[in-house]
Amino acid sequence: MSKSPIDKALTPEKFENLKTKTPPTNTAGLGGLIAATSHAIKYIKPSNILKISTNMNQKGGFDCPGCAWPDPDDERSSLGEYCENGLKAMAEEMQNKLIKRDFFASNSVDELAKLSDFEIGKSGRLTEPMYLAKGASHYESISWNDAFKKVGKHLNALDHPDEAAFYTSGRTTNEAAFLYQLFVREFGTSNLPDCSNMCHEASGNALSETLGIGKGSVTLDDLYKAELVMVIGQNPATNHPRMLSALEKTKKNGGKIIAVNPLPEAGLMKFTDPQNPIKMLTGGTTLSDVFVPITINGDVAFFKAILLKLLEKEERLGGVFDKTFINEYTEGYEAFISDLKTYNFETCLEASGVSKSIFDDAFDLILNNNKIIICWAMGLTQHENAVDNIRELVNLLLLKGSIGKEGAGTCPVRGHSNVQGDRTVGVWEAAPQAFLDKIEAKYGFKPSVKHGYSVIETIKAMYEGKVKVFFGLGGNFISAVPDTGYSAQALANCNLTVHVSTKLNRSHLVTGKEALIFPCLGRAEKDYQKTGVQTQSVENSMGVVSSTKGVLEPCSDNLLSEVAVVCGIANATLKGRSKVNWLVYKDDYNLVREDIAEVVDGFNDYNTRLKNPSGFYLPNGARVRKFKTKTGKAIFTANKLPDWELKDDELIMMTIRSHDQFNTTIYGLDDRYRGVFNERRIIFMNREDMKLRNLKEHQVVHLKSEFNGVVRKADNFKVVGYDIPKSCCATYFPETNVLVPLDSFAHTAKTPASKSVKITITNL
Ligand SMILES: Nc1nc2c(c(=O)[nH]1)N[C@H]1C(S)=C(S)[C@@H](COP(=O)(O)OP(=O)(O)OC[C@H]3O[C@@H](n4cnc5c(=O)[nH]c(N)nc54)[C@H](O)[C@@H]3O)O[C@H]1N2
Ligand SMILES: Nc1nc2c(c(=O)[nH]1)N[C@H]1C(S)=C(S)[C@@H](COP(=O)(O)OP(=O)(O)OC[C@H]3O[C@@H](n4cnc5c(=O)[nH]c(N)nc54)[C@H](O)[C@@H]3O)O[C@H]1N2
Ligand code: SF4
Ligand SMILES: [Mo]
Repeated sequence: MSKSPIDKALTPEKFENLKTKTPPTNTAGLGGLIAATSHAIKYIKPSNILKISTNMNQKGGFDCPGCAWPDPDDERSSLGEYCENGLKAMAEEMQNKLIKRDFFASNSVDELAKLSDFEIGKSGRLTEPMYLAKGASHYESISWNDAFKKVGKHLNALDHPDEAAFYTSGRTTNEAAFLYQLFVREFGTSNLPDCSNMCHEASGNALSETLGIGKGSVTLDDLYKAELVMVIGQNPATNHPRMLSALEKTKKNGGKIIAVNPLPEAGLMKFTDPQNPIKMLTGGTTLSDVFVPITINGDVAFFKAILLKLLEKEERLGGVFDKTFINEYTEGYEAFISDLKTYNFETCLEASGVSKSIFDDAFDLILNNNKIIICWAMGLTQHENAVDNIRELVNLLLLKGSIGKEGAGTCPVRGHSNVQGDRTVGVWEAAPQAFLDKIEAKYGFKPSVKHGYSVIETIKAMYEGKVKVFFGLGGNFISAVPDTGYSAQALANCNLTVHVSTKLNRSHLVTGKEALIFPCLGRAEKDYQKTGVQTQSVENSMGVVSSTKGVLEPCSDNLLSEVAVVCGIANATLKGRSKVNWLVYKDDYNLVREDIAEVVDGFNDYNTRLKNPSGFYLPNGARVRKFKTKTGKAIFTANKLPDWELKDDELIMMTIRSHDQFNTTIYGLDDRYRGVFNERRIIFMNREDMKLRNLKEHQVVHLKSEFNGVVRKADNFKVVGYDIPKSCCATYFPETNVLVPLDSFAHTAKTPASKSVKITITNL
């Protein structure tokens, strides 16, 4: 009998060989350089390493496919304008090993599912389209043409276009993403779930509502000029390493830094720039002036405590709030203040888990500085009250007039390299009407105005049989989403699942009744089309659009670009009924950009402006105090103190990334900056919590979450005592996604609450 969907979806429960050390306090420096280079040498052809080093993130080169941190506008180091994890991303994408059809002939889907995520990833690059027939145990090769026809046949057989869902992961370029959403809308649905739904959706919601733009307001230059930068719920040393070089510049210019995090993440403490040999000798820069060891999901409480103290000072002494800014640019101030006064400082401080003396240190810096930037990532967005977290930080910035001026503003640090761009060009299940109107005006078909399914809604719809075809443009859906058991069954209920991927992943193994794998070019590879090697474009976390052009030969002759895949499917599905000429775009991507320029705001003269080696900034109202909210003003909001509590034996668990992974892609088994080596099935616990439960270092435990009466389990994790607040614990994603309930998500944003999972622990 073949394995069940859940068995194939779960990561195997075998242990490696855990070693732990005291975590370092310094990051990067020589260690980072050695780690990156030795990793690259292991997996990439030596001749490619030099090309990668001299072209990645260089003007006219290709954009690092890692995170969305921006490149400097002007001076770039010709030595290597990238970090350890950028090079690891390359080593993964451009690995030597190739997966050919004999690999699939000799390994059944069930056998492949027994591999760990690390082993699956290291199987190699996909090289030709593969098809899993109904009831078959093995994938077999298929021609592109036949594969496109199969997708078209399935889509056209649906009773309604809403029975299909089209997922996007944020590596897709602007050109491919624009065409993809265009095809989906012409096909007739708005079902465009994307990785944003699990990532910064809460930031987008809160910022659109309060500041009129769902993106951050600052530029790199602002970071250099800030008096105070708060880094909240973010681990930059691992996930946005070059942000540390920017923070180092903030410090050099006299700015201060506050880090708010349950973990004393290494990079937040001390950093040595690997590009600076003098620093390597002298030991680097201490980054955080104040480290606030907050309890998981204690952020609203912490902000409220700060706001209450600021209010007290303002009322007593005056001059604390920027009254000119508040009067001219905001609304809702009085209602906000009267709501704030209903809270008690001591209760808030206690709920945040922060000591009075650390609070005072942080408070003094906030009180005494007026150019404040707040940076944040998943530590704020993956909670039920995530939107409140972000609205509360906006309240703080508004009170201080710290928005829309030099050295101040919002900085949601985005994840995937083009996740922000994908949304800008229309990958959105809830696109604004004005955008849909422009599509209609340009192409002459009426897009569906009904909002489509987000990620969580897609999973439910597949489970209930309402969505029958799942299409993924990049990503690894089953490993990224919450509630692995339920979600695996949801995918298995589909008639067809299709994935456009560079590499094999678990989503290729947890399939619908039929499945297709479409292998595509990676970012670093040359995209040969009729008019020559194509240039594409991406938008970084600070709203800069720049070009990206591959420099390496493709690893196989049978790969297509994502643009070509989308055009192929659109052509096979919409045939004669399309108003769009799907045959021309793939020959010349300039044509795609001409269309984007007409349909998407801010892209006028796209082709010309893309020639600027540093790219161009998209318009950003919040940056210039033009708040495009309903009333044209920035809006204060009243947010509730979240009222969650733990039962006696419960802990609150955050699911985080190790230093050796990019989301579901596991580069290796170490988490060097947290002193963990050779194991991922671990749980970081407070040592007093361990004592209470009679648990010893490296003891094996089992985890259980109970939500709305449903019990979810994940067995076999080793305990690692760590400097983490009491009642808090941490595990790696995706191993513990099985414990994240599908119904626990951010209100309005629907981001899975994967940073606040209540669990209990047993050692039986
Ligand atoms: N190398 C590498 N780079 C990446 C990625 C990767 O996997 N690997 N992923 C990319 C993507 S898609 C994203 S979204 C980003 C993610 O970047 P991060 O958000 O930095 O990633 P996480 O590992 O989820 O880390 C969350 C951080 O928030 C803290 N935290 C958790 N809960 C709370 C809380 O309640 N309050 C506060 N204040 N802090 C909390 C955790 O201790 C941790 O330091 O990185 C991107 N870059
Ligand atoms: N528990 C828990 N769950 C989480 C999170 C968490 O913190 N905790 N974080 C969430 C977040 S922030 C995010 S963004 C999601 C990530 O969710 P996804 O974006 O779906 O996942 P990734 O692991 O980034 O996808 C990796 C796969 O993308 C494919 N790929 C890589 N490069 C390319 C390319 O250039 N083109 C194409 N077509 N495919 C490519 C490869 O086949 C690879 O296996 O996960 C979410 N899930
Ligand atoms: S900081 Fe992010 S984008 Fe920059 S090189 Fe590192 S992984 Fe790539
Ligand atoms: Mo993300």
